[in-house]
Order: sequence, then structure tokens, then C-alpha cells
Amino acid sequence: MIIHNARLRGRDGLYRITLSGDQIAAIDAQTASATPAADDLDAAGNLVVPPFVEPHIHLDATLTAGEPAWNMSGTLFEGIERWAERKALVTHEDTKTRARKTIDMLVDHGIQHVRTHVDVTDPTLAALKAMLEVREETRHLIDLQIVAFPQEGIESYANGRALMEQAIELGADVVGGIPHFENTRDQGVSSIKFLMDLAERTGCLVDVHCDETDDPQSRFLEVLAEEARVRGMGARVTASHTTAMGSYDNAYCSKLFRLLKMSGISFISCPTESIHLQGRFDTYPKRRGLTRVAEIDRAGMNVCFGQDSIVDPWYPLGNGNILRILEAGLHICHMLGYEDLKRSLDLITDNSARALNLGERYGLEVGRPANLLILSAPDDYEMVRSQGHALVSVRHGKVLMRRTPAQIERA
Ligand code: 17E
Ligand code: FE2
Repeated sequence: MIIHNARLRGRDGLYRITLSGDQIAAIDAQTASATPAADDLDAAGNLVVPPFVEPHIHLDATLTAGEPAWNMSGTLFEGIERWAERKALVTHEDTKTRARKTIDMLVDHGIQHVRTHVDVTDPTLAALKAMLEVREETRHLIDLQIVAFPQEGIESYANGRALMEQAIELGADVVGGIPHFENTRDQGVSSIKFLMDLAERTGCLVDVHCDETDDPQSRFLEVLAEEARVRGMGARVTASHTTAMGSYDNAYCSKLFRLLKMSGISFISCPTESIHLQGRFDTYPKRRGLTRVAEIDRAGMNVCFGQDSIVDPWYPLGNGNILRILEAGLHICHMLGYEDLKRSLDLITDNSARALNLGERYGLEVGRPANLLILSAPDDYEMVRSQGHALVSVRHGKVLMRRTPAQIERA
């Protein structure tokens, strides 16, 4: 298969991308008027990019909003309570059905790499066992990383440590955590030491829900970063949310950033989720409740955007469209300046791939997997402005999804 008339990010001119089997075989400057073969694709001067990445979602909780009760306060903490009620009703098939439906939504929007947090604070680990099957059964659609996520705490939940260890033994790829939800500051700190030991011992990646609160006293990020720095594990460690950073004072943040840079960890922000869940204990002025995305980026650190939820106890909306998250995030984070807009797709492609440690399994380079998207616009700025879409998703050298844009007729 050949993709003709492809525009590539950061490069002038048009290109011809040749796929051979499930690899990218060649990327050549487009010479005038090649005659496309029947199964070739024409990008028509629009961007061709590697697949979108969903670096942070909860596929075990998806499509459960209102079951059995709605989150009325809109807080993270009520979300955790409502989920605990729904979790008691979770079955193997129910989890698989909801996750599969949601994966289809992600695929429809050009996503082929997903990291999902699965709640392992359940003595039966029912959701985890279901998601491990989903990971295998959806390999033709997505590459799925499973995080062992202790929603109700590692130290504060009965057998929390053992459940985390069991989850990794069963085949989870990533060690998670939730230090700001542990009962005490000390438990938060010891949970991070425990999870970093577990990751180091097993070779797993790390992705911690870290300081997902407006409490400026929630300072577990410094603990996670220091553990990553000392162990030399920064490239394998991600801090998700870190919304408390939006409430830290600048003097503390200035010191913190030095450590964060030395640690080499990545950051994931979920802007639609955080603008909804945070700021809930404020009247006015009301905090945005996001981490310092633009500042992290400008400091040369790795940061990307995720959806977090689709119709669950924490967030009632969502449809799989990561471009919607990008647009909202750019607004909320004051990133509509030209310099940010013109490279904005980094936040849902390359940066996310780096956070997920995809390495040479990702990117438009000869010899890498034949996974790519044809977009509806020629550059990042126009993609965001026009609220564009992924028009074609190619995976393992074959068309996985094709979208026909809406047709408008003017009188
Ligand atoms: N659990 C949590 O602790 N935080 C979230 N944002 C979601 C689940 C969605
Ligand atoms: Fe999350």
C-alpha cells in the first residue's frame, strides 16, 4: 500500500509513504503524478501522522455514570464513593462489554495506543482479569497497557500491597498509585516507596495518580520524582494529574521544577476531567485545578493530554475523541499562542508515546510499524481550528477505520 500526497509534520513538501506488510518500507519526496493503484490512499496534501495515543483512561469504569447513583457534587471524592457502589456489581462480562464498546469509540477517532488504569482494590480482581483478556482480544485494534491502579489506596485498603503484587503477577504492565488518597501523609509516602520497589523488581513501568486535588499541601510529586531520580527510572515513570501543582505557590514550584527536570519523569494532564472535578471547594475566585502544562512543556519536560473518563462516576461526557481534549486543554492551559498551536498535536501523539515508553514501536520512520493516520487538515493549527478528524486509520498495513466528513449544502 502507498499513501500519496502526504504532508509530514515539521517537513516541507509532499511525501509518498510505502507500506510493506506491517512495516513502513519507504518515505520519499512525492514526484509528480504517480498513478495510484487500487488499494493506495490519497492524503490530498493533508497531514499523515502516527496514530493518536490515549495515555490515561479508566476502561473498567467506562459507561457506568448514574449506576446506581449519579455524582451530585462533581468532586473526585464522591466519584470514588459512587464507583465503590458500582464496583460491587462488576462482573467479568460487564467489564469486557463496556471496555470493548469504549475501545471502538477510541478506534473511531484514530487512537491505536491506550494506557488504562484498572482498579485493583477488589479482593476478586474481577475487572483486572477481564481487562487482561480484552488486551489480548483487541490487539488488532489497539496496543493496550494495563495499569494496576489502587483506587482506594495501597496502604489504606485491606491487603492493598498484596493485591498490587498479585495484579502485576497476573500480567499488568504498569504499577499505579494514589498517594493523595491514602489516609495519612506517611502512608502516601510509603505507598510510593512500595510501588517504586515493585516496579524496579519486576521491570514494570510506573504511572501514579499523583496529587489529584486542589490541596496545595499535597506534595507527593516531589517524593515520586526523587524516587525516580535516585533509582535512575525517570524515563519509565509518569505522574498523572498533579493538579495540586495548580495550587502550589511559585516559590515552591521553582524549587520543585529543578527536581522534576533532574528526575526525567513524564506528565499527563486530563484537562476536561480536571476542570470538571477540581475547583469544587472554591467559591470565587475559582481555581482551574490543572497542573502547569505550559510551564512543564516550556521547561523542556514531557507532557501530554488524556481523556481519563468516558461516561463514568467522575465525568458524564466523552466520546473517544482525543482532539476534543486537545482543544479544551489548549484553552484551559493558556496554550492558544501561535508557537503552541503550531506543534499542538505533540500533546496527543509524540509526547504521549514517550510517556508510554513506546520507543521504536511508534513514529513515521522506515522500519517501524505500518500504523498511521490521514488527517483532515494540512497542519496542527488548522487541525485544531477546523475541529478536524482522523479520516483514515491504518494499522498493521491495513485500513482499520475510514471516516466520511459531513457534507454541507448551501442554498
Ligand atoms: N479515579 C481517580 O482517582 N481519579 C480519576 N480522575 C478517575 C478515577 C477518573
Ligand atoms: Fe485517572
